[in-house]
Amino acid sequence: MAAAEGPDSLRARSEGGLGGASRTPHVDVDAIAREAREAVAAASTAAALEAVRVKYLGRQGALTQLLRSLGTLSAEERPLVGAAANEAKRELEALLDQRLAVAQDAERTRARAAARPDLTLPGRRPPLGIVHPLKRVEDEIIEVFAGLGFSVVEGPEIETDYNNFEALNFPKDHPARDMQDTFFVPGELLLRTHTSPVQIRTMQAQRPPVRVIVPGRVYRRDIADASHSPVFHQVEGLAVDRDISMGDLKGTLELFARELFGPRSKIRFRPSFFPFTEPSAEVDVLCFLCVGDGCRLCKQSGWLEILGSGMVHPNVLRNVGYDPEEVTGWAFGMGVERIAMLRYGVDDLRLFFDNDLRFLRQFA
Ligand code: 2NM
Repeated sequence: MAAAEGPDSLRARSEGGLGGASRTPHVDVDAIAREAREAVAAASTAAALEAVRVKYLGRQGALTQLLRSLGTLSAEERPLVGAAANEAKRELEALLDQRLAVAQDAERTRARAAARPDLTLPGRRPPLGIVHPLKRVEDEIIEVFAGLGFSVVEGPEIETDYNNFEALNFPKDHPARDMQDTFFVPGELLLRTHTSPVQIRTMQAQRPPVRVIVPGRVYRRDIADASHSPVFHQVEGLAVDRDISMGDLKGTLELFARELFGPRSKIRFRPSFFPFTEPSAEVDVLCFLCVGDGCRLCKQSGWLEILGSGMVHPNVLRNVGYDPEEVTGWAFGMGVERIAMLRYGVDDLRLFFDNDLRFLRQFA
């Protein structure tokens, strides 16, 4: 009978179902084996192959069920169908093992390729910051004086009235000492209104000669506008020694102007007044844009005001324990924002504090 249905020995009939003795549905081992082979061929992933294994060899699988139901077959059929089913099972197991190994190998290769960096990709550029224009100008100022042998000194931003005003020869009723102009801090302290208290501290701490350059943040009770800010930056300088003269001051500031504003720079001194210097002078630099002709930057004057200066007042020298009969000194102070505005043609100081990248990137 089996021979009558085909030459293939895998072909056999068996009774399906559990104990369905009277009905005899045909179970074609060869057809199951062929279907299983095709399913294996169509499965390309380990997961798909496992699904095929479950479908045919799992507890509810077609071949498993068939082998389990051999007992319902006749004595003649049983060895034929049993042998064919076992052969099909072994064949399918071998086929699955082989294909699973291939699929797993391919999956491992794919995973390795995905994990391997692509060395042909262009590098990622980290966003690069720049030195803030105020710091850049401060650095340039300091560099000039460092080159002349000045030491860079810093000090506290919270100060005493003595260091900020009294030692600097400010009269008791000076308007700068007013609540209107100075930020006071509980405990008879204040936010320094200039960096000069650092010079006082320096002179108190050491004997002449003194040559210091003092950068720092200072505070004044101003409403912010294009040219004012309650917080701004200064660089001040101080030289004290025997026989220090106004001529030394002029020569030093002339060199400074050439370094900062170009070799053709000229400076001029205009008489002024500060409590801590006598005589005092405002210093202008010849406008580097129009070279004196008058332009928008210098407001048609041909000159740019860059700093205040003077010979240190004898009272200041006495206040720090120096003898004004023995030593003299000069000092100067400038606003970093003001110098930066002139240098870079910035017309509003607030741009330096807004941190708008469209502004800052122009200094890259
Ligand atoms: C300025 C202008 C003129 C100055 C004076 C002193 C000190 F401590 F020696 F007395 N330090 N800085 C000074 C002099 C500051 O700023 C416009």
